[in-house]
Amino acid sequence: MSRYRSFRTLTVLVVVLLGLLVLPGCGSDDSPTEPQTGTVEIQLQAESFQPGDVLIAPGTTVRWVNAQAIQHTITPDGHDEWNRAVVSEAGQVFEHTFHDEGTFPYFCEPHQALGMAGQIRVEEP
Ligand SMILES: [Cu+2]
Repeated sequence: MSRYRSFRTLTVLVVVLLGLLVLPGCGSDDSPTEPQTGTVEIQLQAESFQPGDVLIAPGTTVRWVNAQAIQHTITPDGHDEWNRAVVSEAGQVFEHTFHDEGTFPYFCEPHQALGMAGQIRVEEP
């Protein structure tokens, strides 16, 4: 009985320790701390950009990919880093390479009221 109990205690300890290791990693998926490089893909889902918050280094290309045959726009919000783009076919792509540092918010016109918006943050690593 006592062996069984200590095994259970050990199991609980292991689970708790694993949880502590995994938890800090969860947040980093949403807002990475190191700028991404190369080409970064954002999926245009039914009513959202996935991921919505992207951190990249200068020289990185962002590729927006329309996941379904739904019309969306990729409209700069208060800046002219790129020209407003419209995608309507499934798999349709819009790309832009960022050279200047800054924060570039954007939204989708048809789905703005549903919160379809995102931002590209460009920072030197
Ligand atoms: Cu949209």
